[in-house]
Amino acid sequence: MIKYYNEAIETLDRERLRLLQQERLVKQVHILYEKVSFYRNMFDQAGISPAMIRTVEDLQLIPFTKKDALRDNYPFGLFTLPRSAVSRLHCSSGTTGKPIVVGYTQNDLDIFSEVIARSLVAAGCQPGMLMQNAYGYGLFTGGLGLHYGAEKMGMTVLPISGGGTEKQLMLMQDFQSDAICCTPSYALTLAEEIRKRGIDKSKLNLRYAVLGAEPWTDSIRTQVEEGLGVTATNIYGLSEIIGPGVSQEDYEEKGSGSYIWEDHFYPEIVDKDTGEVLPHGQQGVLVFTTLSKEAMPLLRYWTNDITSIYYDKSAKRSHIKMAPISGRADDMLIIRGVNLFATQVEAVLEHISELSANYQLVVTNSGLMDEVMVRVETEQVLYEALGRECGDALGHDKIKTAKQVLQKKIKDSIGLSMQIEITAPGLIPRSEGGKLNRLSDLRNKK
Ligand code: ADP
Ligand code: K
Repeated sequence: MIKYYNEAIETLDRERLRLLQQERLVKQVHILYEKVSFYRNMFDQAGISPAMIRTVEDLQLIPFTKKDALRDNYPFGLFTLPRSAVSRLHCSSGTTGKPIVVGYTQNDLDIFSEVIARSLVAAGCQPGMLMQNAYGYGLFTGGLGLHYGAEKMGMTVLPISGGGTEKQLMLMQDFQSDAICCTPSYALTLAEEIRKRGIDKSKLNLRYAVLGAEPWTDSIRTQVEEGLGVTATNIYGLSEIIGPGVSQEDYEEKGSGSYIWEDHFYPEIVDKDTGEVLPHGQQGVLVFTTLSKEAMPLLRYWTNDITSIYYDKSAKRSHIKMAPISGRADDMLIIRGVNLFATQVEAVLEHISELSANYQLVVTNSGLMDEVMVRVETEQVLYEALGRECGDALGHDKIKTAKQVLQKKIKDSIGLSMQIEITAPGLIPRSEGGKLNRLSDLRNKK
C-alpha cells in the first residue's frame, strides 16, 4: 500500500515549501515579463518591475489576471512559447462565443500527470487498480488529465468517457472497476441506475469515486457512497491553472478540505469586491499563481470560485487545504439582498432523509420580488413504501412534514423564505455524463 505518490514533496516542511515557491515564482515572473506582452504591459502600467517580486507576499503588488485576459489574447497570445513548441491544447467551455484556450509543454503535461497521480493516491487509489474514467474526453481537461495521471500512477485506465450509462454499468461489472472518476451529478445518475436496474451491488468491485468539475456537498456524497459502495472524495481544478488535480481531498481526512498542491499552485483568498487578501479561514474568491507551468503560466488568476484556505495541523501532508467550493461568484444569486448559492440548499437536504439530493432551484420575479422555489424529489425507497401505504405518497404526512422541515431549515440557515415543491422521484433533470446546472433563473432580464 502506498500512502503518497510523492512523499518528499507532499510532506515537505512548510518553510522549505515556501522557499521552493518563491524560487519558482521569481523565475516565472521574469519569464512572463520578457515573453508575454500582456504581463509586460500590466507591470509597466502598475509601475512595478519583476525585481520587486521576491516573496509570495509581494504578489499583492500585481494586479489580478481575469478571464477577459484569456479572451482578449485568444487564441495563443498568453503563451510564453511559439505554438509549435506547445505539445497540447485544451479548451474550456466559456459561456458565450469563443472558448478559453490553454496550452501545455511536455513538461506541463508531466506536472499535470504528477498532480493527478498524487490526487488519486490521496483519494485511496493504488497502483494496479482499475480506473473507470467517466470524465469527458476531448477539449475538456478532465478526461485526458485523469487518464495520463492514472497511468502514471500505475493504474489500469478504462477510457470510457462520460455518458453511455448502460455501457458504464456493464463494463463496471465485467471488468470489476475498482475506482471511478466523473462529475458528482453523474455519479448520482449511475447510483440511481444501479438501484433501478436491480444490479446486485455485491457484483460490483467499486471502492473509490473521485468526483469534481462542479460544486457538491455531503448530501450528494452520502447518496453516491451508499449507491455505489465507494468512498467518494473531491477533486478540484480549472483549465486555466492546469485542469483537475489542482486540489484533492484525502480519503482518510474526508470533510476536512482538499490539499492544494502548493509546490505548483500558489493560492490566495481575496475579497470579491476590494481584491484585498483575506486571512486563512475566511471565505472569498480563490486566486491562483502557477509556479512551474511553462507554456501558459498565470499570475494571480481570478478563478471566481468562492472558498477558504487553511492549514490543517493534524493532516498527513504539509500542503494547505481548501474548503469545498460554495459556487462561482457569477452563479451567486442575490435574492432580496441575501447572497445565495445552490450548494447552501443542497447542504440542508442532507439532514432530511425523506428527500433525495436531486433538486433544482427555480428563480422567478413575476410578483414584486424575486422568489426562489426549491424543487426536490422524494427519496425513492420511501416513496414506494408510502405509496403502497396510502396511494399517494406525496400526500402522506411524512412528506408534508419533510416539506415543512425543509422550509424551516432553509429559513433558519440561509435567512430566506423559499417555496418548496416536493416531487415524485425521476422528475428533476439528471446528469447524462457531464456537469449539471441546478439553477433555472427565469427572471426577466432587463
Ligand atoms: P469548463 O469551464 O469547460 O467547465 P473547467 O474544467 O476549466 O472547464 O471548469 C473549471 C471550473 O469548474 C472551476 O473554476 C470550478 O468553478 C468548477 N469546478 C471544478 N472542480 C470543482 C469541484 N471539485 N468543486 C466545485 N467546483 C468545481
Ligand atoms: K437527504
